[in-house]
Amino acid sequence: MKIKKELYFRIAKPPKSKMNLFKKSRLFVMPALLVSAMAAQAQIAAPSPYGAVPSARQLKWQETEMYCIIHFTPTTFQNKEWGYGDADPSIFNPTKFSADQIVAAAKSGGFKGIVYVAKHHDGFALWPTKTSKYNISESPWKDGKGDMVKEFQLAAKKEGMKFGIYCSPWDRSNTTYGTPEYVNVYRQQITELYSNYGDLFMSWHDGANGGDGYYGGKNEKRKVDQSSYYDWMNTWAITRKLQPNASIFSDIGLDVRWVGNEKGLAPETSWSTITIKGNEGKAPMPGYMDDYNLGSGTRGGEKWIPFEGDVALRPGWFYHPEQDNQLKTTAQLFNIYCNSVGRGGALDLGLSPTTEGILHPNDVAALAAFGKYLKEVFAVNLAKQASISVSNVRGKQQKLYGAAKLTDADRYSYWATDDKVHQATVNLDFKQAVRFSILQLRENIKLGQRIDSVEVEAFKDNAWVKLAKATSIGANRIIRLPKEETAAKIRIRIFAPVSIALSEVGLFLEPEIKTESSTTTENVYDKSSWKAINDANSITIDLGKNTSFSALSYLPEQDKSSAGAIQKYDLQISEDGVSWKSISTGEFSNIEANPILQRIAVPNSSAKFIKLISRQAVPGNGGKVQLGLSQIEIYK
Ligand code: FUL
Repeated sequence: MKIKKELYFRIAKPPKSKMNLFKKSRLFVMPALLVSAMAAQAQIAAPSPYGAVPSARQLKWQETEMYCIIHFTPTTFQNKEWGYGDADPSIFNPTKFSADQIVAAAKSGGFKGIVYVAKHHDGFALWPTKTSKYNISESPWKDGKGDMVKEFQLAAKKEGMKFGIYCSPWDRSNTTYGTPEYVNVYRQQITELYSNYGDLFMSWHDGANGGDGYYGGKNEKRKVDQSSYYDWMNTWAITRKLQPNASIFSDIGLDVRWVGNEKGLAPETSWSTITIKGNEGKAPMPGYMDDYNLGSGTRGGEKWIPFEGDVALRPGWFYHPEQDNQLKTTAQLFNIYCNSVGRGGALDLGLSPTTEGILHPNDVAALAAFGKYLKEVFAVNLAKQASISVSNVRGKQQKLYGAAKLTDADRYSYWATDDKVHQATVNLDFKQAVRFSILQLRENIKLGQRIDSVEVEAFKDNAWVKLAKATSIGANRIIRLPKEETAAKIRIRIFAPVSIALSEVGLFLEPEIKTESSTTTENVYDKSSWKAINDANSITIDLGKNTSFSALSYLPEQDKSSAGAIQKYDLQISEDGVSWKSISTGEFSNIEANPILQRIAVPNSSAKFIKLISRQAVPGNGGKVQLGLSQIEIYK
C-alpha cells in the first residue's frame, strides 16, 4: 500500500528534470491507459512473508521429499533390532556387499537421497574411526581395510543422490558412555564423519536411549540426563560449521522434526511451523521435550521445522529373514507417501540389506514397483489441460502473479492475491469432463505457510458439490479423494489470514494397482483349543497337549492409551504347568517407537504349557501390560 501511494505521487509530480522531458515531448496529459499501467506497476511488490519461513538449507531439504535410511551393521548379522554393544566384529563379513545395488534400488523407487547409519546404538563404527577400537577395521570385511560410509557416499554420488549420515548418540558399547568424556568422543565422531564424506544433506540424530548395554563389559544400565547430557547446541555447532547445508534432524531438530511415530504418517493437519514447549529458550533436546505437537506442528508457530516421516520398508529397521514376505505393498507405500510428502514433510524409508550386504530381491522389486507407480500417478497433470481462472490477481499483474504460474511446475513462481484479499477462488474449466482422484497444492513457502484451509468442489448435475476440505497446505498438499471423480468444472476455494501465494495446482488420476506382492502367512497353530491364564504381567497358554514349535510372536498393543508393551521378556515352558524352564530371555528393541510384531525364535522346542512373562515394560496409560491370546502366535 505504501509503495502504491509513493508511485502515484511520482506519477502526479515527476521530478523536475523529467518534467522538462515531458514538456519537450508535449506530453502534458498522461493517457489514461498509461496511468493505469503504471499504477499496476506499483503493485508488483511480492507479498510480505507470513510467520516463520524456511532457511535456504530447509528449502533444499523440502525439495528432496523422499530419501532412504539404511541400517547395516553387526546387528544385521545378529538378527536383532538393537545391538547390545557386545557383538564380535568378526561377524561383520558381508560376502556380496554392494552399495551400488542398494542405492540404485532406492533410486528406482523415486528416492533422491540416502542416509547411512554410520553408527547405530550398538556403537560399532562403520568407518575406520580414530575414536574407538570398536569399528569396521576390526572386522574381516575387506581384511579390515574397508570403509562402508565411503562406499555409500560414492554410490550416492554415482547415482546422483544426496548423502546424509546418522550417528547414534546412544552407544551401548562405549565404556565411557554416560560420562562427559563420551560426549567428546561423540563430537569427534561427527567431526570425522562431517569432514571426510563430502557435502551432506542431512545430519540425523535420534532420541533413543534405552539405558542398558554392554558398555565395555560392564553390562549395566546407564541413565543420562537427556536435557543436558549431549549439550546439543554445542554439538550441532560442529555440524553447522562443517556441514552448513545439512539439515539437522532429531525429535525436534534444528531444521527437521520427527513426525512422532515410525509409521511415516503425519496427521491430517500438520503445520510446518512449530512452537516448542517445555524447553523455552533452550536447545531442542531429543527425547526430552514436550513433544505432543510433533505431528501436528503449530499454526503460526515460532519456527519453521517441518516433519520427516520415517518408516521401514519391512516391519523392522534391520533385516530379518522371517520378514522377507512382509514388505509394504505399493498401495501401502503410496498411502504413506500421501501422508508424509503429501502433508508437507518428507518420507524417509528404511532399507535393510541382508547379511550378504545387498537388498533382498523382494525389496528391490518393491522399490522398483513403487517408483514406477509414483511416476504413473504424477505423469499427467490434468490441470494443465484446463483453462484456469482466479478471482483476484495481485495488482492485476498477470505476468508476475497470474494463474499461469499455477501449472508451470516451479515451486517458487506463484499466483498471488492483493494484500487485502484473503479469500479467493481458483476455477478449472475443462472442455470435456476429466476423471481425477488427487488434487495437489503447493504454496510458495519462501513466503511462509499462509493458507488456513481450502475447499474443493466440482460442478455436478448443475450444482457445486463439495469433494474435500484440507488444512496446512505448505510445501505440498496431496488431497486424495475418497473415490475417483468426473467433472468438467472444479473450484478450489482458499481461505487465509493474509494474501494468498499459491505456487502449484495439480490434478491427477491414480491408476489402479494391478499386481501386489502377496504376503504369505506362516505356519501358525490354530488357537481354538488353547486355554489362557493371564496375570498382571504374563500370559500362560495351555496348548492341550505336548506340541512342538519353532517360534512365538507377540504383537504389542498398537494404542498406548490402553496397555503397555513388553520390553524385556522371559519365555518359559512346562510339561505340567507347575515346574517351569526358561528357554529364551531378551529384549524387544525399539518397541516403544515401532510396536511391530515381535518374534522369538526357539527352534526345536516342545511343551504343553508356554508362558510369556514381561520382565520390563513400556507402560501404557493403563499402567501394566495386558496380554491377550490375539496378540500371540505360535509357529510350527
Ligand atoms: C530409532 C532407532 O531406535 C531405531 O533403531 C532406528 O534406527 C530408527 C530409524 O530410529 O530411533
